[in-house]
Amino acid sequence: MKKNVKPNEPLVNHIYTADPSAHVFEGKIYIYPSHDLDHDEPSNDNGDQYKMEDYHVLSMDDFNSPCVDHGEVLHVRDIPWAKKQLWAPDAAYKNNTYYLFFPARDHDYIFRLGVATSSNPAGPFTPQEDYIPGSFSIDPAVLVDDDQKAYVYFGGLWGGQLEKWQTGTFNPDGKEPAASEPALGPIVAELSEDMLTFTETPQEISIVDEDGNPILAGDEERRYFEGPWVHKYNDYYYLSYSTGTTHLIAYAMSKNPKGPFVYKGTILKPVIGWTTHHSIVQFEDKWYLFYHDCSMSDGVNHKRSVKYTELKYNEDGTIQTIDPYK
Ligand code: FUB
Repeated sequence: MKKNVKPNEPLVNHIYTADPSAHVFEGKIYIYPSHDLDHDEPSNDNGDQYKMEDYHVLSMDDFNSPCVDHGEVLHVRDIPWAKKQLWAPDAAYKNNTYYLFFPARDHDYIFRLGVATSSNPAGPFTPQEDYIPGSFSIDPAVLVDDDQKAYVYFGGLWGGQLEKWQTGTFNPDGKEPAASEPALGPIVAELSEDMLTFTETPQEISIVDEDGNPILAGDEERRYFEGPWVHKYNDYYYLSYSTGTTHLIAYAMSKNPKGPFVYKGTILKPVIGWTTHHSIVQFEDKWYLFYHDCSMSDGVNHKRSVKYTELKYNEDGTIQTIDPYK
């Protein structure tokens, strides 16, 4: 008999899962995580330890229900353009179709973004033959706006290669900006009606402080690192993201889906493990944060587990900071 999932406990414990993208589809909560492999090889700053080969889809009927693993829904061997490392995915619904967006290294070991489709939110998903033309880096997150325009947000530093694309083409020697220069922002591109291509050249999002000054690369408590997520609340777009080296989930707000976004604060304090990655979703009248940590593996960075907790807004629309262990 499967147990109901409690807040701040692993959604499943028979596999390692990470990078949860949660959505409400067909009245249920669907979670699209990465599937961490259980291996004991060494780690490095390039993220080679994150060797994921497939995706599983998880779902819960509601927050008083067990979590169901729908099994493998896509494997790297079935993606013609992809070589390895199926990192953080996201899903979207439009045109009576479910779309799974995902990053992987192509046959030149460059991270690109791909799309796979299904008629069922639980998959299986059929990949497109090639990656999205003009796509690069990692961590796609898709917002289908109220007017049905869809945007994909993406980008991650270090192993995610974002700093290697500053000239618009791949430069293997590309470096992060100096500490006193503006930090690199996440990238946004509007998606075509069929969700399979970009309608425009991807553009960098600016994250600024309350005075309108860009957040600087040396400001590691506030600058963008990876894992973007955009949701809407009371007519504001909220861009939340990982600060990487300082292990926070931070957020910024804008009236425009492409920014500029004004930095507002911390949503989630550091979790056990190096990476932190999240999503935010409304279910009925409450809001939830999905996140991961490495508690189930006693802190092994590439053996993570997906969890959830409630997220609360203040009257002025700011978000209350969550300590995952209190
Ligand atoms: O899971 C691999 C990478 O780790 C993700 O793409 C990043 O966001 C970080 O969580």
